Amino acid sequence: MDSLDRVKVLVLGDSGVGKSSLVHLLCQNQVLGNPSCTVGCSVDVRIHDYREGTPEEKTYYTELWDIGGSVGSASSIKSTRAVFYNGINGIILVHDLTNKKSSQNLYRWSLEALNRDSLPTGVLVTNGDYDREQFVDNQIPLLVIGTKLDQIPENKRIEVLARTAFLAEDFNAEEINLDCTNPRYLAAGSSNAVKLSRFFDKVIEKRYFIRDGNQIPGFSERKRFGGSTFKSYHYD
Ligand SMILES: Nc1nc2c(ncn2[C@@H]2O[C@H](COP(=O)(O)OP(=O)(O)OP(=O)(O)O)[C@@H](O)[C@H]2O)c(=O)[nH]1
Ligand SMILES: [Mg+2]
Repeated sequence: MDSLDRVKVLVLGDSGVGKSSLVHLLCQNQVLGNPSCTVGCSVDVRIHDYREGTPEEKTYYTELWDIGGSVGSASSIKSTRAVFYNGINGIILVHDLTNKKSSQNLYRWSLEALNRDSLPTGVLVTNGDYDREQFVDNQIPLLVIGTKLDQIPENKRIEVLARTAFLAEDFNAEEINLDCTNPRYLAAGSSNAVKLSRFFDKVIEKRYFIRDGNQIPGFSERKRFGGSTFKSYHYD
């Protein structure tokens, strides 16, 4: 394995929303054949070409940490999950567009992961109440992904997508809505692929090019080009 720089991105959301299906699509560019409930955590790697097409282009491993979403707030289960929350560089929040509760629970998931990272004591949020202020100082890039778009009837889509747009706004994040059983939604050059590429670029920038809110000397903003490759790598 070449020694490439890497970033750690958590994939969080309720059980059954499609996290493993999404990760498989992102890392293998294939539909996951037989999804089963993830126990603990599963890690897959997507190879991302940072600033593809520019002189700064460089390849990074983006590790996607797919956290099993099974029942959630018992403190023992939370503290088990907490071991995965160290050293996070980005978070993908996944909800099922056909399930409102899964959207609401994203506040809880994000607070759980973010507070664990910032509090060395390991104290986790328990009430799940949303407070916009809690995200104001957040330095970790977030991306909101809505799954099962295929299951929303055409005549309901505007209403459902208006609701999820607010969600992304609350998190100050980009959003992508898709069907994880159809690779076309992430086709190279599509707006979803560009958003995804921008998200991973941001994660890499925060990890490798920006310290304490300042750009590292010599790093300059340039025009971005979207797109990332779908090569994948597996640990033994
Ligand atoms: N129709 C449709 N089905 C989907 C989509 N995404 C996931 N599914 C299905 O939803 C079920 C659950 O998907 P998983 O990927 O296992 O969900 P998960 O979030 O990983 O669940 P846990 O591992 O229990 O946390 C599977 O049957 C998937 O095939 C989608 O976009 N559209
Ligand atoms: Mg899973």
